[in-house]
Amino acid sequence: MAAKTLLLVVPPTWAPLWSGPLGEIAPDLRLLVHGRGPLAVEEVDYVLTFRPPHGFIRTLPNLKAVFSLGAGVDGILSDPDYPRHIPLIRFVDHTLSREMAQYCVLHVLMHYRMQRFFDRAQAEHKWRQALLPKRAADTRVGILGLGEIGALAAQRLREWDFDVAGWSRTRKQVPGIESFAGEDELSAFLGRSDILICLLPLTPDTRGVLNAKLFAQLPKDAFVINVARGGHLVEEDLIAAIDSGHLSGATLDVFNTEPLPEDNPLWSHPKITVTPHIAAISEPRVAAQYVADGIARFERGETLDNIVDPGRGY
Ligand code: NDP
Ligand code: OXD
Repeated sequence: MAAKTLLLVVPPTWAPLWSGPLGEIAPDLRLLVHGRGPLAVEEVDYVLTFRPPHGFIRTLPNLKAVFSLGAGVDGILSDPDYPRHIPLIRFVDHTLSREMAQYCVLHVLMHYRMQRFFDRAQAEHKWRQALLPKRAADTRVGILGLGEIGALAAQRLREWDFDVAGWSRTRKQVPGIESFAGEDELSAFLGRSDILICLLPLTPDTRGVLNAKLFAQLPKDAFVINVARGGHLVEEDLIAAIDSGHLSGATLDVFNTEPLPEDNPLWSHPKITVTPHIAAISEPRVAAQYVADGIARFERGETLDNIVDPGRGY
């Protein structure tokens, strides 16, 4: 059987991170890198990418499947010309999910344990003892998106005694976690979320979901963590809700424009913590093995896991 061709469509600086492990793990694959020399488009069987240039994927006439480098596929499906009949496989990995859950626990605890307050006290050399305002069991965490990552984050937070609920399109059975489903139950879910974590995929339905109307339904002093996509958040609405005193603050890992421009006010807001889209990063060796296994299964005519439904967008 002729070698199959996998085209890597990533920014030039990312290419070596992926081509190295792929070359070792799948030596039988013919590996090409987009933008490196001329490309015979008819030779491409598979693509591995995260945010391909719009219009490019449709130029590959013999493409069999596209693998996403990340769990989120919004950067691929946002291309209006993406050929929706080509299977798109997203990256689902337990280590990635665990690291995401870890980030959620870290930032919930940072807020709950008032760590920023103690940081400021240290900067001023002040011994400011303060009691926690309430017990973890009385602190209600709400997770928007109770999927692979949301469900794990919910369980991890439950282990730290928080009172955790999740919201999704369909109802879920996650031990110890209250499940709210659909638009009709969103308000009730928000009304019991002292700490709100966004772990939704970015789709036309969820774009801009973190907006003034949603913030108004959270309890006073609620805290918001967005670890999904920048497109979920209306940044001006968040700043306004914090500055008005309704929300107590936020942690943001993802932004509408990445890298976050140096003059963006989120950087210097005293009640906002910014991290540079690092909650979890797909591990190249694990992802290379995932893609190599996926291609082998596809070639054997087997069905693949984690195929995205292009209609839903996740
Ligand atoms: P999943 O597809 O497993 O879960 C998505 C969840 O969102 C499901 O529970 C789904 O509900 C729910 N959902 C989707 N659309 C709606 C809607 N319109 N209304 C209500 N609920 C909805 O995704 P993952 O958990 O694997 O990943 C979530 C996101 O995390 C990714 O899309 C990505 O953007 C982000 N991410 C960020 C990273 C970072 O470093 N910051 C790293 C990895 C991922 P249902 O199951 O009922 O359909
Ligand atoms: C992902 C990401 O979607 O890294 O996996 O954001």
